[in-house]
Amino acid sequence: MSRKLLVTNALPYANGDIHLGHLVGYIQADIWVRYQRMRGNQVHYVCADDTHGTPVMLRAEKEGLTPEQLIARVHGEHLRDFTAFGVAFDNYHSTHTSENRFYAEDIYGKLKAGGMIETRAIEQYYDPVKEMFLPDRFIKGECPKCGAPDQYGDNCEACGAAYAPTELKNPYSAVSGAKPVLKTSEHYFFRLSDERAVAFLREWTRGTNAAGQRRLQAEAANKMKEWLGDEGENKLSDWDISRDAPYFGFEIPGAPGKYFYVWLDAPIGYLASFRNLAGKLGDIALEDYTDADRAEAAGTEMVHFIGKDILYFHALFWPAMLKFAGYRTPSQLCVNGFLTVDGAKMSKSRGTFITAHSYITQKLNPEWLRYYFAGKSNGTMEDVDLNLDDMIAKVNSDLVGKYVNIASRCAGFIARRFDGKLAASDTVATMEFEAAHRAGLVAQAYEERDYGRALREIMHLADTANQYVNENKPWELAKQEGQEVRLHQVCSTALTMFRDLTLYLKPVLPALAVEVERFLAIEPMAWPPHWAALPAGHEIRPYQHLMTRIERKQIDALLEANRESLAPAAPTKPGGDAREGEAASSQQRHAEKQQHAAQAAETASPQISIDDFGKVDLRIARIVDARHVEGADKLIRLSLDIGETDDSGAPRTRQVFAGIKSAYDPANLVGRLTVMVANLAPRKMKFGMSEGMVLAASDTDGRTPGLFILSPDAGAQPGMRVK
Ligand code: B3M
Ligand code: ZN
Repeated sequence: MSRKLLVTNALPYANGDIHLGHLVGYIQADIWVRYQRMRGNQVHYVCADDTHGTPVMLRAEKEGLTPEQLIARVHGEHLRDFTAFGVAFDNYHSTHTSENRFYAEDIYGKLKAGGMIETRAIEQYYDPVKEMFLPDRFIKGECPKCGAPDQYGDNCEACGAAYAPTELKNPYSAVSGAKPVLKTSEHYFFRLSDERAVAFLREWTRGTNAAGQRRLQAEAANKMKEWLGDEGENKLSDWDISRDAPYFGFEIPGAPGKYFYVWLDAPIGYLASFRNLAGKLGDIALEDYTDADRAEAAGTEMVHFIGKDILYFHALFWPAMLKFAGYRTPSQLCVNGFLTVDGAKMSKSRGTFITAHSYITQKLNPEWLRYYFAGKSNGTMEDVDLNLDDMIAKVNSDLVGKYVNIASRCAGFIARRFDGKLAASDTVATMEFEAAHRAGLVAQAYEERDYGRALREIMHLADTANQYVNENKPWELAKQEGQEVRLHQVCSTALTMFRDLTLYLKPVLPALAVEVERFLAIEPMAWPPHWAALPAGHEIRPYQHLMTRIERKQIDALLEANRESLAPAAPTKPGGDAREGEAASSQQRHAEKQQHAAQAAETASPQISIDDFGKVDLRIARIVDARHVEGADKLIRLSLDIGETDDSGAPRTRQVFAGIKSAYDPANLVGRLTVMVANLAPRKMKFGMSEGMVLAASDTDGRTPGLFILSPDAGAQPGMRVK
């Protein structure tokens, strides 16, 4: 039975360019959608711009535009960029639309009727000059912990501390420069802490989709456990869903001057885009996808592709909102990690903050990137590294050297010597090649979004095809007397092999596949494949170059085009609306903090006194044991001897979780001496208590990737003080 899927990608915020970091998740989703369609499943693939909130409002004002004008322009740019990369939504809509207002009001109304909405007065910073409440990211001041100037209202980029905006010293509004005042206002809350919501989310977390796969990847399910706590525990707080005027968004029905917070109506935009599509197509049974009971009966699925920074919103607020409004809930979340470039976070000064548009205007082939990202995707939440030299090597050796090469070595003979017509295939070779196919494994890998595994299978098969061509050497047969028939057969056989490889690659390289279908004069290929060899007498079209090699100089030009001189940053530059954490709940703050930590800029630390330094108790430590931590992708568990003993006088070691897994093999650490902070307050982590910290060097700008733990000179003993 064919599946009925509504697939979405996260809605990009209408306040910035699409860059390669965005494209990881969009390309992963697009590949999955194309694969599902090839299987004969029914897919509606939708997205939209996320348009509401303070950053869009202020940005429009700064550019002398209305918010509507700004979001119309950005909508065009975003759609242009996705289209260029082959990300083929059925509909690319906007959250500032009648469909979105309809669903936002309907969902809110039903939540309210169900007792899930509550109002409460909260106190917040207010800009008396601009006459508006200030989101955390629009309040700046001195860090309450380290005193660094010009820090945002939610966390310090110099020392990493997280705090409430009211804790900042000498706060000022980043909008007007005015000193903010505290002001009380009534806010609307979604009662996420209601025990019905908690119970529902526990159950939802455990669900599976129509293909029997888990709703959440293992790492996401772990996060959920952390957020939900143990059975019987309730760690969730209510969610503030209103903002005061002036605000660009939808006014809350029956609450003049109050607006839905952008994150309330952003995911609702998935439904809005779909409703708009249904209106255009006319033959979609909309409610089979949106209504809880009808969706259940119709067996439709709703699958969201998102980045890991917005998991919190999609795994807690969103399913709970839908559930308690009588809507269908998400079938599956497909969460991807962040993108690093050459091992470091994207950087404007190094030119690795690469916009999608620059990639296109520099005339790089979008399918190079699709292929490379696919090869790096394994269906987990791990970060993806774009290693530029590796990308050049992979594309040139796999796509050009192995795959396209099969066609380019054989097609010319067919055209020149045989009038473009094929001969019957070499049956033995064809059968052997078919036996080497592992179509089931490729299919499963696509289904599980482990595209890296799919491509390894496919390239393995390409090796087999190349071996056939290399053994039969058509270029030599062509020079030999009386080998016409064999030459014809070998080239025809190789082209059938090339067709098979193209079918497998089609979800990743859709544009190339269309060209190949044209060149081979065949119907669009679908899954399950029918592998009959291209028949004798079948006429193909003249071969045209399918793909060129990447040159390093093209990549260098791309970096150059994206390099920004180190101008001082603009005073307010919120990167995404997730940062707009006004009065955020503690978990939300936590989620946002993680995102900021990932994005924090390199900043020099302010001066401290010798007394400040003296507060840090640094000790020589011997690593007596080091182990991997199950379920942690960054941590190694260290047992450290700093010469301490317990009450009975027995030696006692300290347990420390160090984020050094990327750089060290635990086996090589045992026995080493290093330096630890011995008087750091113990911290309870998911995996146990961490009783201190070891010191490691890293280049925060990422020019030299890696982590380097410190070692004392020979002679130092465990427990010695470091001053
Ligand atoms: N616009 C956050 C972001 O751009 C947000 C996603 C909305 S998905 C409903 O990362
Ligand atoms: Zn600080």
